[in-house]
Amino acid sequence: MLWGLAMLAVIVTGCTTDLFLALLGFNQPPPGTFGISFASPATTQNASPGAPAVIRWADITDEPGTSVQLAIRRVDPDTRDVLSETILIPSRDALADGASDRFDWDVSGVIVGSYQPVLRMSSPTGQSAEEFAPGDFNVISAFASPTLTFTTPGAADVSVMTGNNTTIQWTDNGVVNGLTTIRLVLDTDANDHENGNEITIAEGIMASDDGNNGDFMFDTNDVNMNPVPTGTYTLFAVLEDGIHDDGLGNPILVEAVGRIIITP
Ligand SMILES: [Ca+2]
Ligand SMILES: [Ca+2]
Ligand SMILES: [Ca+2]
Repeated sequence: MLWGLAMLAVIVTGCTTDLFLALLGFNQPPPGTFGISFASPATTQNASPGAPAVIRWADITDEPGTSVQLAIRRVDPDTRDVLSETILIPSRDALADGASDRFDWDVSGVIVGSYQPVLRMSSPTGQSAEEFAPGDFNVISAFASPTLTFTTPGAADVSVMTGNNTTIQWTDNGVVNGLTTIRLVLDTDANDHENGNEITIAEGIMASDDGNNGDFMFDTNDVNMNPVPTGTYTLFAVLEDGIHDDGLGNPILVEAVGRIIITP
């Protein structure tokens, strides 16, 4: 049983047998042994604010001055693409705290998503090792991800004469997620909403206002009270609650189907 476990772990982690037996406490690591192995998370598990995500590992070395860095990578759970990386421990002396290390990661304020711990060990003589946790932490939230659907404009375009008003309407999930703020933006581009020509017409609207509905009276001026040039615009909303994004590190963005046409 133990050998089966040991061999499985050797396969999984790529440790040498000597190192792995040392990690299990079966024997002392031979002089010169250098390696690192995760004990947790061994499998993917949920983490949420108030319940720290516990990261445990063994770092085996007898070389003074060896340091360990702990990082956490946000990954796309489908493609395993790395979206971002945060350093949790810049440098910890590998020898000072033995081979049974622990770090309690507080996920308060961490965007909902999949996070994989990474350990990197390096020594003054140039030995190095990098190890990825066999499991992720899935950071979850009690709050539902923000949603919004425009109803005006719905499928049809809406025209408004410069200086007149038109009411933009939508449904949202402000009842279950009252943290969300809504920003409304016009863009002459249908697809590129990041090239700098976007015009914000409203910001800081609370999704919690008016329950699961919402509206904004657009007077053809932007948020700074400058007139929006005549033209045909795609309307979109940016939804921010500080907890969720689109899953790939970008803000949640929802487009209206019908466009807004500002006429002279
Ligand atoms: Ca250590
Ligand atoms: Ca644009
Ligand atoms: Ca609302």
